[in-house]
Amino acid sequence: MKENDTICALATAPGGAVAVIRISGAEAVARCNNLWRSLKGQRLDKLPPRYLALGSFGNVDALLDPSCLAVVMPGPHSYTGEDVVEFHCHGGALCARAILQALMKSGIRLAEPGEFSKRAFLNGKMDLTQAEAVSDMISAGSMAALKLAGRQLQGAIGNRVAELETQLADIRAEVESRLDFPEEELDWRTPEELRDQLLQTAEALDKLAATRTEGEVLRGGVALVIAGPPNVGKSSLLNQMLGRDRAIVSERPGTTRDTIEASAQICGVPFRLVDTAGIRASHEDAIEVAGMERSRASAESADLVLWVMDGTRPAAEQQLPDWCLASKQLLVINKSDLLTEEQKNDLHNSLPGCMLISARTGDGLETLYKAMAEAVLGHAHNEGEIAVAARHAELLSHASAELRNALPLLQEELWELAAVHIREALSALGQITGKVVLPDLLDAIFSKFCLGK
Ligand SMILES: Nc1nc2c(ncn2[C@@H]2O[C@H](COP(=O)(O)OP(=O)(O)O)[C@@H](O)[C@H]2O)c(=O)[nH]1
Ligand SMILES: [Mg+2]
Repeated sequence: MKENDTICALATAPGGAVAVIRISGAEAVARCNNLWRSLKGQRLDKLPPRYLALGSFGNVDALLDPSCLAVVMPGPHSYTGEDVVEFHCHGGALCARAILQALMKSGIRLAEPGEFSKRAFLNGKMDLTQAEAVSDMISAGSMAALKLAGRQLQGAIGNRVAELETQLADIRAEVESRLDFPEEELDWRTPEELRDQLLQTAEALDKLAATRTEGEVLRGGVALVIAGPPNVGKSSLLNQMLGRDRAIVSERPGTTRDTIEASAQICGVPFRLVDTAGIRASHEDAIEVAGMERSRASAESADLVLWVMDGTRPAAEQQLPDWCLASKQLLVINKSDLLTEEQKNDLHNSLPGCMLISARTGDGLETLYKAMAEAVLGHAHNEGEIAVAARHAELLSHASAELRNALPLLQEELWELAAVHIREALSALGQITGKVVLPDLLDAIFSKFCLGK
């Protein structure tokens, strides 16, 4: 892909009421100039910058849209940093497509996915973490994920990494100056002081890398499987979580035969909920057996399993199967509305850590929801925090490992060797923000974007 030709793309989803077509590049205005004119007869090059004007797209032979808004945003004060033109035309299937074709005919190339954002990054309008946040904003599946992406878009991760980079660059400068001026007694820190500071930086990097779990949970959602014996209220619990009757509930055991999937946000965490067929030992029905096999496969690949039991039935016959022990689970006892206080106490004593709920009355659900969010996030969820993505976490851990390699070398005053590791750590941090760009990295990131972004 050429980096500086003029590109165009439909920026809105096809079929809406209004379509936005975006053009970026040095020739954006020149190549569109004859295609649009305002109601007053002005061409694009005569429009004041950032002024939305009504006009028409096309000419007498082919008037593609008689009421099409246009705006010119000259670089560098535009999304891409280049000259940008936008047309807001009628939506639907054909109008925007015809306009795009006219633009291509006048020599504008159709953009590749993420190409606008890639140009914004290359032109210094945003760092790489911010560009990634643009994509996260669009794919956010929950309010928490949206807020996370918003903070990242404002530079939360980039700024934190830049702070650590500055700390590290300062240490590197001192280590390198000992190489350059070994004889001079400058105002240097002792090797121990340098070592402590490097260790502190490594610890800060690890701490930031550890927010990856939260980042992955919020960006990707958590697979939660509701499993247990038949008729304990699994489908009722799913319906409670969704606030609607998604799964069929019946007093007949074996009603749910296949897995049922739905999404819900619980305590700000996006969950992909899976209701499963009940698991019991004795069964003849082939469909039920197949359903149980699916339940097991789902539970095995889940991030979290809720093993549901019926509080009115003996616990011994509703035990968690061995294969379920390997996954992360919460023990849930349902139908608390049918239990006396004494029975509830007995259950708490015999099954410590179990959660008593009633899928019928909603009793205990708030506590269960908090426990679910905590089980996947590892700690109480704090929306003020930043949470890195897997790509960032890997580079942060790599940087931290390099610094830890440098620690003994500093102690032994092997400055040259220590400097190699510190430089490598700095390079890893630079790859997070995009200061350092390795081949293929940009394509790997931006090709996942949607068209027009
Ligand atoms: N009293 C009471 N009955 C419940 C509760 N949850 C489910 N049930 C009933 O238990 C039966 C089985 O429920 P269902 O959700 O289909 O169980 P599943 O087979 O585990 O999916 C139905 O008759 C439900 O109305 C509860 O919390 N309290
Ligand atoms: Mg069911």
